[in-house]
Amino acid sequence: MGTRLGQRQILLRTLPPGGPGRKAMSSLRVVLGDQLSAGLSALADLDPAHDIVLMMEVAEEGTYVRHHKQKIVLVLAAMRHFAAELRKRGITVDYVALDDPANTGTLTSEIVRAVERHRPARIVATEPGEWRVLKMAEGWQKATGCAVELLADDRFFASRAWFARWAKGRRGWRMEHFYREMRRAHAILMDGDDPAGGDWNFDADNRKKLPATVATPSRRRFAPDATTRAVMALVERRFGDHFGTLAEFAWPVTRAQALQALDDFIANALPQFGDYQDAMRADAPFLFHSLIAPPLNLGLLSPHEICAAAEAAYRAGAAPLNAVEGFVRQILGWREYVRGVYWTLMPDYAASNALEATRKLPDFYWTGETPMRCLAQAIDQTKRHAYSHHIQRLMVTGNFALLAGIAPHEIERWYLAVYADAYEWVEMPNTLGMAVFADGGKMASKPYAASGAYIDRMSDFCGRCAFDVKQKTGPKACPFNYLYWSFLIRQKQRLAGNPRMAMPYRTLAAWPADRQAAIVSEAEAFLARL
Ligand code: FAD
Ligand code: DLZ
Repeated sequence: MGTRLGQRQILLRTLPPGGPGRKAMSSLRVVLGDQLSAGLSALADLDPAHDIVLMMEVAEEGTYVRHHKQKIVLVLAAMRHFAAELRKRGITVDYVALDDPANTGTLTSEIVRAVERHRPARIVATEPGEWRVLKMAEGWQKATGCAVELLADDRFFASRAWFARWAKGRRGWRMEHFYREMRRAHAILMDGDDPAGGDWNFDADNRKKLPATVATPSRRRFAPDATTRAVMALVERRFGDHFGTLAEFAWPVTRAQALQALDDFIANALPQFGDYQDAMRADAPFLFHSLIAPPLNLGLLSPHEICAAAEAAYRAGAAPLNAVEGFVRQILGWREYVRGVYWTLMPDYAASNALEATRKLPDFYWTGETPMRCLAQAIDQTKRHAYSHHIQRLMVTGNFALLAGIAPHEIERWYLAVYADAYEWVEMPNTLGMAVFADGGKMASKPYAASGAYIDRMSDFCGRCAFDVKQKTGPKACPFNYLYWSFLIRQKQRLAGNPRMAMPYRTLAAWPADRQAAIVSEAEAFLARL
């Protein structure tokens, strides 16, 4: 399973062109902004006497989508701290800063400049996490005339090849099947051959509404140090008109901080993570969630150590099984699964639009100005923290995009832009596959469509909303209500045959045609006003 340290899988190797002026066996080792792991394959056999690590801050990576300002600060601040740590270990780092006057603004053009500066015998890199950047890396040999060795990214439980083998020949892919194999293969939460506690899945225990009397824990956050503050000023100067604010930036930017964040989660939030995993509360953006995706996706933590820490808490009696299994399922299951889906189905996956949705993304996704309180809350938290938790992403902003028929590419680019943890390999399948069902069911067995009743059940948003969640039609009715039924009517041909959608379609079948038509026209009128 996966590629192990010491047996690195080489994905691409080209012959060194040789030629005068090249130092014997010196390697230029590229570390990208989301590859900040000491054990990175590109750094594995680094020779500090001859090799140089290249890190590049480039405008293109901040603007190919207009990332939230906090995301750019997080990546650049973490890169600067990582470079400092490498230097402390005696490694030479050639670090190209964003405001270096000679900076040409793209990864490839900076690699070309670096090869001219150092004349290495070869470039060594770990495969990028994103299709777009992988295609760039595959062009580096041609662009530089220098040999390129592209190594597998072994910071995951499942290698791309392993997932492809698992997926091949299966009629339908389901996360649950994948997850069970991962539990077995990695002996995580297993008692011999059986799952700990006798069950693979404790989801039924994990859907509680959060009572007003239950307090949420205060969380370990990190005040920006001088390095991060300098990056914040730089980002305000260069990307000042991007979405979001920096005032509350408090993400971990070093491995030491990321470990403190993990310890804090395990001790203070994990025990109730399961119970309230799906809950939403207006004044509590983080609830019992781990906040671990931003440092994890940068490489400051490994999924292996996170799962081990959670399992250790269970074995020590410090956290119940429904919480620990629910958390491990997210990391060992969903995170690995969506990566496999991404790499197996790209590049065609990006153009998925099974429901033929074409509506433009409403402006309120950027401004937060909407009378729908659940959406306004989720977007406001996103602006302030570059974060909202999974149920807000899936059942509020995602559900609205699904029901309103927003073009998948528009909503997909929004998710990629606005979250501190957003990288295409994880964001795209979650958006196209899970939130808006644009892949027609490759990733999830049914659309996560819901009316206002779901949001009301799981949150305290509806009480003070301008709309009334109990009303199904009329000017005060919650738009999620008529949008939900109108969506089912619109998509009947595609969805009515899905056994998991049988219940709502049975309800709909009992409605007279004029009632259905009235709902559709009310939804259309609302959407036209957006
Ligand atoms: P927790 O709720 O504490 O979960 C623990 C960890 O499990 C997360 O840190 C993450 O690493 C992993 N995880 C949980 N759910 C998923 C999932 N569905 N897919 C992959 N990993 C998961 N996650 C990202 O890391 N980057 C993204 O760009 C991203 N985009 C998303 C877009 C949409 C439309 C949706 C519905 C989900 C998206 N997710 C994404 C998944 C999930 O919402 C975030 O991982 C989670 O909210 C991050 O917060 P947390 O660290 O507090 O997570
Ligand atoms: C997200 C990001 C940003 C904002 N800036 C940089 C950068 O300046 N230099 C860099 O190496 N990486 C950056 N990144 C991360 C890349 O976009 C990321 O490596 C690709 O998306 C591949 O996952």
